[in-house]
Amino acid sequence: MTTVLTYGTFDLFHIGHVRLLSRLAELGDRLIVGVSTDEFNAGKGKHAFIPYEHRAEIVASMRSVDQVIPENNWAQKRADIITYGVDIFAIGSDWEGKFDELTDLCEVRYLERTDGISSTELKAQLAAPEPQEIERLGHALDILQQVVDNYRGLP
Ligand code: C2G
Repeated sequence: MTTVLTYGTFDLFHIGHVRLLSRLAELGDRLIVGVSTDEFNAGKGKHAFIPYEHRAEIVASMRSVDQVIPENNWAQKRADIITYGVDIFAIGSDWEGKFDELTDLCEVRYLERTDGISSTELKAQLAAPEPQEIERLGHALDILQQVVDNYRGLP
């Protein structure tokens, strides 16, 4: 029985998360996922759109995932590896080299990320005004400019 462990926020769950979890599951027989709590994220200066309870339920609903645990702090990884008898700690390549200090306890692997998708990008897109909204603003500005020009007696 090979046990694999990973951690993440998994906010605005997307195809990058799905593919990473599927590939992690292929590395062993049991996949445990530590999902970052809202308090832990606040400490990281991060705010997830989706609350912890929902993110944990979404990750737990994945066929590739056997168990979800809360990630409350950076330091818990060593204790979790021992507690759950972890053989492989693995995470996306954006963390390349960051968890090598765990190699005395288990194998550490970094898996290629899925390009072109991230929760941060999704948040930016969601926050961006719709094109027609910008159009409306531009139109309003034109009218305002006309009013000002009229006041200034400009043609
Ligand atoms: N990921 C990916 N492809 C993407 C986006 C994310 O493979 N396009 C992977 C990340 O590399 C990570 C996992 O999906 O392994 C979860 O990503 P995040 O939710 O962004 O998690 P993160 O903030 O990196 O939290 O203690 C470690 C932290 O909890 C990691």
